[in-house]
Amino acid sequence: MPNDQPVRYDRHGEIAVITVANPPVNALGLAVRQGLWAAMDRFDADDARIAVIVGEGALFLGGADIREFGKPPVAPHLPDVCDRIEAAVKPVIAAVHGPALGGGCEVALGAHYRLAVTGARFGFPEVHLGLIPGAGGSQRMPRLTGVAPALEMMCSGAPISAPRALEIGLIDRVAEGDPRKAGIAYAGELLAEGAGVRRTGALPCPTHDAAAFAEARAAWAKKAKGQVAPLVAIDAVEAATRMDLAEGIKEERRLFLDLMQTPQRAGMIHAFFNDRKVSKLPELQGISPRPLDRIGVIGGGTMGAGIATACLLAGLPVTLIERDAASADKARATITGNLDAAVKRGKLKDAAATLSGLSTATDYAALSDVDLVIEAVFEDMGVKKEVFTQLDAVLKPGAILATNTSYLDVTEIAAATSRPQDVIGLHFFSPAHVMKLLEVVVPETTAKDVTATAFALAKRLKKTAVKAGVCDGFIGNRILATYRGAADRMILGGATPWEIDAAIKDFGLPMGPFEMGDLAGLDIGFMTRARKAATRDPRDIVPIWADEMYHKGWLGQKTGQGYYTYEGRKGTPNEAVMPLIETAREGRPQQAFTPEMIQRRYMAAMVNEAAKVVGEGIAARPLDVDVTLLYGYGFPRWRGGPMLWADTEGLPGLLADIQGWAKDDPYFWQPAPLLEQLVAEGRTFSDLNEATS
Ligand code: 3H9
Repeated sequence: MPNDQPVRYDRHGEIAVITVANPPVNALGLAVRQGLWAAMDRFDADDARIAVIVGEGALFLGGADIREFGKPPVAPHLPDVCDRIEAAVKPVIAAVHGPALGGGCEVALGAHYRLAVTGARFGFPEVHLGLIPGAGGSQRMPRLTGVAPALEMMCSGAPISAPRALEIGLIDRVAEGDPRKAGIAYAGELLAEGAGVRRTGALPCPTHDAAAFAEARAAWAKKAKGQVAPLVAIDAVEAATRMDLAEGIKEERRLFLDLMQTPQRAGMIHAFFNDRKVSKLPELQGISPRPLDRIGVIGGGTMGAGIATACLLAGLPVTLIERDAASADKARATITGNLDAAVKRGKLKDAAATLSGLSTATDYAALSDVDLVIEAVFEDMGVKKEVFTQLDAVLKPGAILATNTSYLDVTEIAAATSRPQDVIGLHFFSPAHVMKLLEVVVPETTAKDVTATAFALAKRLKKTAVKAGVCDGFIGNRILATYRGAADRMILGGATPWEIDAAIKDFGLPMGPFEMGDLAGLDIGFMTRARKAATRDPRDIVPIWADEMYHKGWLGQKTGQGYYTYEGRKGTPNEAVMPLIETAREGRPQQAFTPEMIQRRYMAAMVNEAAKVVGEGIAARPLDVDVTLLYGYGFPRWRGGPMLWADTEGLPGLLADIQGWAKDDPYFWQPAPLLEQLVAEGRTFSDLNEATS
């Protein structure tokens, strides 16, 4: 086979080496499947006595080619390729380095012997795509390892290390160094021993333990609430305990193809590609980020300490500024607590070593050598401007000045400095060392390499960055304010807070808006309403019952009473709220709301505001909204995001509903011009993503 083919066949004496070279991740697309098939034909036909399959580049095989999903499958199908490898009459070794994922792991299972070099990982991430292994993995793995490890890997999607794979019997040995060399050495040993083929499929069915499967179903129904694939993975593994390999593979294929048709599969694959597209902004192509060796953080409250923790966890030294020594000590204690918790969660080995990257100071002069400063002080324009004026005076030329504001005008903050081109918004979500989302708020005045540096920082912090324009609330909080508004309007129209929370949780969000309010503290909503009071449109409504709750000191979890009353963290509906709501409802028409009606209005409000956010250029593309809601607001990944939900529901129907509700409440339900335009043109948000990515 010529060298430019995605699968190469060469000989090392009596050993055939089959190399998959399909950058960037050696995905098993059609050309690779055809290449592997042809390589096995050639191996059967020539005088090589043993074959080694390796991957070229950074990894063994990244799995099936996800870009082919949703299109009609073309032969040779991956399960047949794995069967073909297993059926070889001479032994085949898989020599794995880096990740062997999904179909990649299944190719290794089709081989007769498996070797992994240090650093290799084995995983079945299909559940993250709304799928299960579909090329024999669910049938072969339990035959090698027993049921429990197979269930764990296939339901969680989490990869395991080479030593762990050896321990559970998934592989035969761990070696050091280059996989090709290690594979050839292993092949030489096997030849010397006279080892023959060893087909995993010929091993007996693992023992069926009904109780273990029942337990797994109960556990995964809870852990992966709302998701179909983990439960189907359990069905597939159970089939391995009842059927021979051929029958089991047929059953697995049937389950896999059924899942391929589900909206959950479409949603999760939409999310997979969006994760990668969101940081690829056309205007940043070819722009190099500035160096990032030392970070400054202003303010050591919950947010500032969380940001400092995130930087330290990424190996970035931090200088944290507080107003006095006692506050600096308190910030250090918070960060120490965060790091200790990371050790407990298994995310960090050495808290003390990580903490050694932290220095605290009370004088801004300590920031003279930092490359980027993130301000996390009180949300007040005057206070922020004062901080930025001081930063402007001490920071070295080229240093980046970032604000963690969640709604203030970053352009105005930038104008308080002599270097607006170096100022940007970095909106972290609390807890900042845990939450994945980072909104990068970019005023018109910001230099491109400053934006590129913000994205580079996000990558180092292992966060997903979304670019946002300047407006009150940016992308996420602006949309949140609107769907919260829809919830308040439904309360005035006859729904209870608990009906709304239950319907939203049924939809797949981890919490409803009122539970969320209780958790965050109902004083936050009160402050926001107070802030907006001066500019509020007279046609807008005010949730006066919520103001009453604030005045009564019902602030949610922290006071033990809000929309729920709390014993610890467990809440039960606080019926005492109802009389306050009844008063607010007086004179308004009342109706019953079904969960479906609640979900539709809530989602329609979210999508309509999101369409305004995209139409105004605050979000670059619909996909930026989807990513924001997924990583910052608990939107279920298996739904892909609100914009994909809207496309799936149908934009014309959604617009018609919004226009219908606008008859009673024209102020709130003003259709987004972009939504009207897409409906008029017969297009979708996904079409817009395609056109703008
Ligand atoms: C499966 O195998 C089903 C079978 O059981 C049954 C079949 C019948 N296909 O993430 P990166 C692209 S399901 C196509 O930035 P990294 C990705 O979009 C599959 N494309 O690299 C990106 O493209 P672009 C089970 C893929 O080094 C580029 O490659 N496997 C695939 O940070 C680089 O990706 C999985 O779910 C793919 N499978 O991480 C594995 N994978 O440059 C999914 C990646 O245009 N992949 N691309 O933006 C991963 O987890 C990571 O990509 C990996 C590398 C760890 C491999």
